[in-house]
Amino acid sequence: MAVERTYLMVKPDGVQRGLCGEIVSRFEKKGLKLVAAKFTAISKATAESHYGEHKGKKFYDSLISYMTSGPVLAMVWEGDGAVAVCRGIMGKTNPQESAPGTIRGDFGMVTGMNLIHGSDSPESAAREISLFFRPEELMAYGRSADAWIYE
Ligand code: DAT
Ligand code: MG
Repeated sequence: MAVERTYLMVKPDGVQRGLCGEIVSRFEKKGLKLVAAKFTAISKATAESHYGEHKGKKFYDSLISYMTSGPVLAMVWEGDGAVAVCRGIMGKTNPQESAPGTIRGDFGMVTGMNLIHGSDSPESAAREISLFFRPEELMAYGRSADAWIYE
């Protein structure tokens, strides 16, 4: 098993549309384990750091204003291959290209309002988790259901 952690965030449109519960439940039902969660508003500086790789692109300014337009639900999830598993549950960046059954495929219409962020690699996950959470906010706990999720 390759146990990984990934950073997921319900974006402001997901919060405004009342989809936090729906989105969280998809990761829970899959068998992923919640390690940390925080309902918070992110500063411009944090948004710029989080999306630093996109600085200079034509959508960057609107991305930063979107991400700071309202509260987000910041989370850390853990599981075998969690980074790729969660990206699959989210769907593609453009909701119109995302398969039905994915979060973006089921609930989104445009790339600029695509409901959820998820880390794209274990390295990005480590960077993003440390941007949004202090180490002591990550919960270490046993979960009895794991015996019925993993062989
Ligand atoms: P993802 O969120 O799937 O990892 P990304 O890292 O390429 O996608 O881009 C980060 C976010 O930036 C994306 O969720 C929405 C926004 N974005 C990306 N490409 C865009 C585009 N062409 N037009 C508008 N927004 C875009
Ligand atoms: Mg990305």
